[in-house]
Amino acid sequence: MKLHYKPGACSLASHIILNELGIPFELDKTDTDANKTEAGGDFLKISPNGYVPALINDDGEIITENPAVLQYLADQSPDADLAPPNGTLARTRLQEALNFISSELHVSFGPFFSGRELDGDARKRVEAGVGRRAAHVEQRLADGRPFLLGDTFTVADAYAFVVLNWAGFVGLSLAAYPRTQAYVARIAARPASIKAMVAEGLMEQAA
Ligand SMILES: N[C@@H](CCC(=O)N[C@@H](CS)C(=O)NCC(=O)O)C(=O)O
Repeated sequence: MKLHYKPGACSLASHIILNELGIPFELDKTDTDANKTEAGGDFLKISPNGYVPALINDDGEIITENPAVLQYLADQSPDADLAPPNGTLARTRLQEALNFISSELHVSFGPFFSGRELDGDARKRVEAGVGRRAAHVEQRLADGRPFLLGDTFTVADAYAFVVLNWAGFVGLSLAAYPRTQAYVARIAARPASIKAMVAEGLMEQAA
C-alpha cells in the first residue's frame, strides 16, 4: 500500500493507523500546492480534488476521503480491533463519529488554513466554531471513557487526535476542555502516533 500524505495534515490519521496495524506500506510526501507526487507525477490523476489522504492498495485501487480510507485500513486486519465489525450498531457509532470529525470538527479548522488573514472578529467566530465542536468531544468523554467509542481505541480516535492537535499549531487553547486535552495527550503518546509524527518531521525521535 502507498499513502499520499502531507506532513501534519489529516492524512496523519491514516499514517498512524498503518503503524497501529503494523502492515507494510510506502509513504509519498505529496506537494498538494503543486499537485505533484514525491516523484513529480500528476497528483490530480490520483486524487482529482488534490487532497490527501489518498491510499493506493496493493491492487492499485485508489481510496480517498478520510472516513473511507480509515475504515478500509481497519478492515484489512479485523483482529486489530480498530473498527467494530460491519453491520453492527457499534460500526454505525464509529461512522457517526467519523462523519462528525470529518464534516464538523475538521471543517471548523478550515479557515485557519485558507491562506487568508484571520484576525479580530473573524478569528473569534472561527474559534467559537471550533469550540462548539470541542465541547461536543468533551461531552462524549464526560463519563470518563478513554476513547470516543468507549474503552477501545478506534480509527476515529486517530482522526480526532490529528484534528484536535491542530489547535496547538494555530494558537488555540483547549484548556476549557480538560478531558479533550487529556485525550489528545493520550493518543499523542501512543507508539504508532509518535512513529508517524517523527516520520513526518513533526517531532524529534526521543533519545
Ligand atoms: N474531504 C476530504 C478532505 C481532505 C482534506 O481536507 N485534505 C487536506 C489536508 S487536511 C488537503 O489535502 N488539502 C490540500 C492542501 O493542503 O493543499 C477527506 O475527508 O479526505
